[in-house]
Amino acid sequence: MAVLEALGGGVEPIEELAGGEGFGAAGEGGAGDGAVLGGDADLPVGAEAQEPGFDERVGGGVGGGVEDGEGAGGVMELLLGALAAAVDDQVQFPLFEVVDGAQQVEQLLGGGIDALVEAAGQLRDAVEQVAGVDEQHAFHGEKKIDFTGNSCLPARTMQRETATDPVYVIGHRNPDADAICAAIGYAAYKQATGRPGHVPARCGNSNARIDAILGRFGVPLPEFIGDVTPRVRDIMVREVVQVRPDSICAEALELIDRHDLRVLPVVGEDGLLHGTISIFDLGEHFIPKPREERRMRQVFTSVRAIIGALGAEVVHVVDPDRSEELFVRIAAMDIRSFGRFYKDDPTLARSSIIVVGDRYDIQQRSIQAGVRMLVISGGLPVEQDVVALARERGVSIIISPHDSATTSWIIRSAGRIDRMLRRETLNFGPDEKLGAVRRRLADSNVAACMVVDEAGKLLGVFTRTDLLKPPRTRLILVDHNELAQAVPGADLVEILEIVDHHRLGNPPTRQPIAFINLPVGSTSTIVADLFRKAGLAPAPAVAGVLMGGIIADTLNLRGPTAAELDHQMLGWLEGIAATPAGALAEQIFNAGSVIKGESAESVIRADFKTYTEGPFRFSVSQVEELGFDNLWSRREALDAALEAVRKAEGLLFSALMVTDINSQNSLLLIRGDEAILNSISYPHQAAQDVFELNGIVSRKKQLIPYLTTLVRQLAPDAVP
Ligand SMILES: [Mn+2]
Repeated sequence: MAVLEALGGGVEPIEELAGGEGFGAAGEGGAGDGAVLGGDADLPVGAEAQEPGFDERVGGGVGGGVEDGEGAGGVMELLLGALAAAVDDQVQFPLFEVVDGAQQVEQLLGGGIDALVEAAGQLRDAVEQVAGVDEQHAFHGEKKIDFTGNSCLPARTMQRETATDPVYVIGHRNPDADAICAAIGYAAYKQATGRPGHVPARCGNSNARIDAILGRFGVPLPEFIGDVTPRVRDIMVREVVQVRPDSICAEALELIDRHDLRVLPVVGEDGLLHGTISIFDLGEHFIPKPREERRMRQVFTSVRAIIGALGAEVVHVVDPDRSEELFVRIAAMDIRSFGRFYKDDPTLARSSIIVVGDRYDIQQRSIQAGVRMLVISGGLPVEQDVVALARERGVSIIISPHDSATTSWIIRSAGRIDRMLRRETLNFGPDEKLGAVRRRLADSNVAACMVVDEAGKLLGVFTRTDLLKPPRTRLILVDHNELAQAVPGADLVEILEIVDHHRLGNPPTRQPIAFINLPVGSTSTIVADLFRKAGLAPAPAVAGVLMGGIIADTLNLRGPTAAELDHQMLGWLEGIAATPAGALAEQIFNAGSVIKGESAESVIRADFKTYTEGPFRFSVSQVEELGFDNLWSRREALDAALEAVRKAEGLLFSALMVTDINSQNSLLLIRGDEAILNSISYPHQAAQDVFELNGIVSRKKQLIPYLTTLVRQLAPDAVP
């Protein structure tokens, strides 16, 4: 009776049919054979699939899929995402900020976020068991690619448990020697104290001083990281289960079933994304729609695909690889009824597939009518004269091992998916920032997002759930604590620790973090002190690198920021590295000599500042050197460059202040207005034509006020 109800308005044809062969007659083994051939009264083919295996697979899959998509599944995904956030104590963002549609979840649970989190907690226990099972699958190459719905969580659980993403120890942008050396030293300290997986990194280019230090101790330059903003490529799944546009439904269903997915990308041989096919799209194809009978019989495929799907025996085939629109019909009625079918629509025959048992009259009549293919069901034999007639008329004949109803189901599952795939997909580039992705996804309910390159090739996929994972990048900041100085995107990832010696300019953090900040001359000093306090000695190369950081930042302890601890640490490291600080300092600062390494104009332009005093403009450049040897050897070229700059810029005069880090004295080269040059009261080395600025190291505080006074005296009326 339930069958009758399902068949609904088909009362009339059922009666007609009952007069013929009889509804549900055992002849070909199933209610499905009750379908009437011909006219509007046809039953949808496959309404009553018989074989339990196929029935369960398709029917069950479709049913579950529909439910998933429209209710429980979406919420489940949110719940699982919430779970990931709630159970992970390293979560970076407030739950409600990220869970799209949290209100929907609340309504469903009848509670607030607390209820959600509690539910998520309960879910976790269940999931952990599943995860155990899935891990086994993973080792056998199954469940490897889980990117939608429920199947996503076990995979993520695994990922977090076996996380191998390193923690980057990174200095400030445009790193100086201390930023690089402290990063190397602190990563080594973590390793030495039993916490591997810390990788030194840099956010900018090296320079001559850094190269000199690392070269001397044979330590490689840290990895360059220019931006840590979380992007699509950080969360996407790269190995994607996919189907070809010319794949058939059966293949797609098989993959969906085996991998427990909801959506499959449809990708051409060239890697281009054509669209997606989901369990819902396939459901559309298979769920009976009595009002659209024609559609329910329709299948776009090739004879060869049908043979493959059925596992059919080939008797005679014509043009098996042609893809065409076909209509499946089960011929179960009396020969007189069958005849009417041609009269009504003779052109239909050419696109008809007739499924029939060992009914000689129907077989013959079908071939005479010129149907596309005759499918003999139930593995039954076929008469030789029927085969001969089929050859003569160019009609294909195959023998299906299944009963008629199952055969018609399977034929429909041989339909090519390019006729039912969804072409409008939500695509993202691999470099899109996750913040923008979240905004784009806010108005969408797609099950999976596609990641494509500029040519439209599929690179990966991700789901909403993937967006809820905590950011994978984790940082330890050294030699800075202000985000403005940090690698771009640092505010969007997890900062685990800060080791620094600068003023505090960091924003509040969401969790307590290790923060070491001391008013000493270099961060390398703090790192060395950590080693010493832990009762550990760094490796000689690391000790040498830390010495380099201290020397560079404190001008070999002569700078005004050098503290007692810097002295202690440099001395301690000297012994470990077996390297005298003086010799290392000489190498570092000589390597850092702008005068030695750059063109004369570059020396002037390296740290070039112009000043305006009334109608006059002048310039003062400054370079730091270790001794004045390099200056003496290039003085004439520098003079010429100063003069060229003065003319090009239309300046009253142009000066270069060369400061010796060792002696804390400077020399001044100056070209321009004679009156100014003559009024300078500092000692003039006539032979070299330079002025000696003994005890002067600060351009801003010492030299500029003096020069400004001279300019005012030159033209008191012109300067206010
Ligand atoms: Mn520093």
